[in-house]
Amino acid sequence: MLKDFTPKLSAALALALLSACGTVNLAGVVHNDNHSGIPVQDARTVLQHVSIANSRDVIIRLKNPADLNRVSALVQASSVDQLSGSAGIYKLRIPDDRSLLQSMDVLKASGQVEYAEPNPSFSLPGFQIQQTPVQPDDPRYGQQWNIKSSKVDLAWGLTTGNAGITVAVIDSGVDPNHPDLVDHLLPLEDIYNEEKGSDIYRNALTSDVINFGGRDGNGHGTHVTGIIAASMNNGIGVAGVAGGGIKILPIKATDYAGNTDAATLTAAFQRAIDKNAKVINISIGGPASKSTQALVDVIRLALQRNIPIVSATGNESDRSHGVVSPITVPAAYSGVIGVGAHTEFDRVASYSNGGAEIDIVAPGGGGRSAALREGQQIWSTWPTYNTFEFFAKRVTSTSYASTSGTSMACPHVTGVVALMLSREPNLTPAQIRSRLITTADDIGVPGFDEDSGYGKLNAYRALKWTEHDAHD
Ligand SMILES: [Ca+2]
Ligand SMILES: [Ca+2]
Repeated sequence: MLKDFTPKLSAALALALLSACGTVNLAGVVHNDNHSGIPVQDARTVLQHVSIANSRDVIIRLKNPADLNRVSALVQASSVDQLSGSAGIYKLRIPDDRSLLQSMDVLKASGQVEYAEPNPSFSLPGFQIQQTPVQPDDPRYGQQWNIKSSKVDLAWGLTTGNAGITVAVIDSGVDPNHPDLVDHLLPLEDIYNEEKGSDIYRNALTSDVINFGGRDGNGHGTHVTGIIAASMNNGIGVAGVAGGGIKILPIKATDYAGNTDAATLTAAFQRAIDKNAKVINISIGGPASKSTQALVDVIRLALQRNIPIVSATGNESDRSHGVVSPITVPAAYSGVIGVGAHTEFDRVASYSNGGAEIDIVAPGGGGRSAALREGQQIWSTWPTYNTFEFFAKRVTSTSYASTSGTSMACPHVTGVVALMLSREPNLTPAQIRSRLITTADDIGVPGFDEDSGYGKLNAYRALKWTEHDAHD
């Protein structure tokens, strides 16, 4: 983070560290008689530098140390630490359900404290180690421009994923025996079969009858799963964003043609909750006119259970002709992380839907617009057996395939969320969303825009960042 400091801020940090070492009276620095000349910041400014671990802390200086119990009771402090007995400085822990800013206001209004302030983070200067990209041995890694574009190769220097993190993928299923996935797969949950019956392809002309029950008859789900968790450094195929660890819970919710309904999706979300998923990827969407209360309710339940949900914004746009379609549901729902697609040239993909609900863009690849040169698609795993495409069009499966869409962008973000949770398992959905958008690299119109949201995914910054802006 130090490379982001301006020289002026570095000087401020050095002075503050000196003061902590006793060269300048610490109480003086934070008091009105300010020896350092550095103004004491207001609470909202300081809050931007508070780590999640410290986000419940308030530092107070009592006018009269005898008031400690009465003052801590004002904010129902769950713990009290004495920092300086002679100066009367204490650290109070504020319960999770109370606003930090309001608690500080209550303390100040009591007239019993000199001040009440947050607990910002400091770090040793000069210890910023330049991260070097991790280069896995997977033979197709050279084709994975998307990994480098999202700075996932830098993030891998911090973590490649923890096996304790389960990622639910609600999709067309997965190839349960794919050699580049099998190490990360939990048993497939066939919600489609439970709700709709068997997933059987029949071709009257050829008399082919193929049962895709318990596996992916389409290829979409296997591709999405590989982007998140294809095994890295195993000498075959591709490397997934969180391909060094994590577990995938494949939830089959569509038939071989990719069709499903709101009830099946509702049951799929509930299964993800019941199976203790830590994050849910849903690269499935429909127009807002298909939104149902049951889907809204079960998604709200997942968020309440601390499970972030990442969803694709949809591919109905044709930006080369000025057509931008609205964001599909569930990506458009409040609290769901809505992901659009960018190309290898860092432009929003022609097909990528936009609107006020978009949060971020990630690599979705090009190749869908005849009018635009949008560059390469996204390589990932594909079923090792023939999908319905073979029986319908004689397209043979090849174990790996490249394709493009917001469906491919979405699992990049999910993979990064899984990496974040591997390091910080207690992050809430709101904190994760906040972290992702705060650390995204702005593209297009400066600041938030309805085409790219807050910008393009930067996995390394999302993992390095230990500060957030969602305290209240
Ligand atoms: Ca591999
Ligand atoms: Ca922008």
